[in-house]
Amino acid sequence: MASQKENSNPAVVTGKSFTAVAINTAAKAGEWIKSKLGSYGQLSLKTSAQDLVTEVDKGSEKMIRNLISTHFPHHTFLGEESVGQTEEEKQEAIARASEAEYVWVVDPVDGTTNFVHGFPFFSVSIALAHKGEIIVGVVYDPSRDELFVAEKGKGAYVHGNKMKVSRESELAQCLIASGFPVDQQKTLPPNMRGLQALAPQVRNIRTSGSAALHMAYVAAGRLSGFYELGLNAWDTAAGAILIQEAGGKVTDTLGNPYRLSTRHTLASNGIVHSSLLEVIKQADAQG
Ligand code: 2AM
Ligand code: CA
Repeated sequence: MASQKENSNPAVVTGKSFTAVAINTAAKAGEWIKSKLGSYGQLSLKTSAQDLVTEVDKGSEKMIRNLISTHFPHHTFLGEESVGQTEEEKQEAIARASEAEYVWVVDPVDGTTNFVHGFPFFSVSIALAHKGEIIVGVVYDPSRDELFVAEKGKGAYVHGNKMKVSRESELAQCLIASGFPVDQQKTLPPNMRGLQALAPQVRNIRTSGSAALHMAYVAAGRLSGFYELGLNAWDTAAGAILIQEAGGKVTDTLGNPYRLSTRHTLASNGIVHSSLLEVIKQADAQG
């Protein structure tokens, strides 16, 4: 997965693989956001009191964009903080990005609410897609200094150790993660129906506030599955390839294969996927 071509532009650093750039960039941005814990500057509300953004989100995205464009100046960049605020603008940007030859899909801080409150469960999420297919994914958790990385066809790793999804085959053995979507009108109610239906059937549910990190934990076998409505590509793209390369399954809540345009996300170890789909369907919780 290398880009080894000589480049006549001296400003362009050549010879680094996509994955190496993704790893270095996520690690650098992660260290920087961690250094800003407790001093995030001005807190702004996006669409509601639940939808937060800080100067650190914006600064991290700028840092990531600059680092990536130094190596790959012709690649497209899709970052959470660089797209418009309305749903239409977001979906349009994601649809356009899906058609790009190479697009970097970036969440500079996934788990901003946690970051703001000093709850140490947030991450930097960076994925690279080639014509809509994700080929590299990195999720970095600076609080625990854990870097999760996957390359298409080459497996998924955390700190050099190969990851494998968990092996639970019964819902009663499963630890599942989810979230509370910020869209309280349209998306929160069906997600709550899903939680209500899942809770008595699974071992327990965690809603820890970073979709990317939850998905990395599914890849690492620490969670059996993940279900959340209303997400966007920057929350899920890196996590999706981590899970696939660790032997798990990622679909939308109807069971269709994961794509960059997928919003209602279901991920699992693969074994319990159809059981989870069924519970969500019966509860009218597909979104
Ligand atoms: P964020 O921290 O990058 O905003 C938690 O349930 C998940 O929901 C996080 O991954 C969080 O990402 C995401 N999230 C927060 N606000 C959102 C919004 N307005 N639309 C969709 N997802 C959102
Ligand atoms: Ca974010």
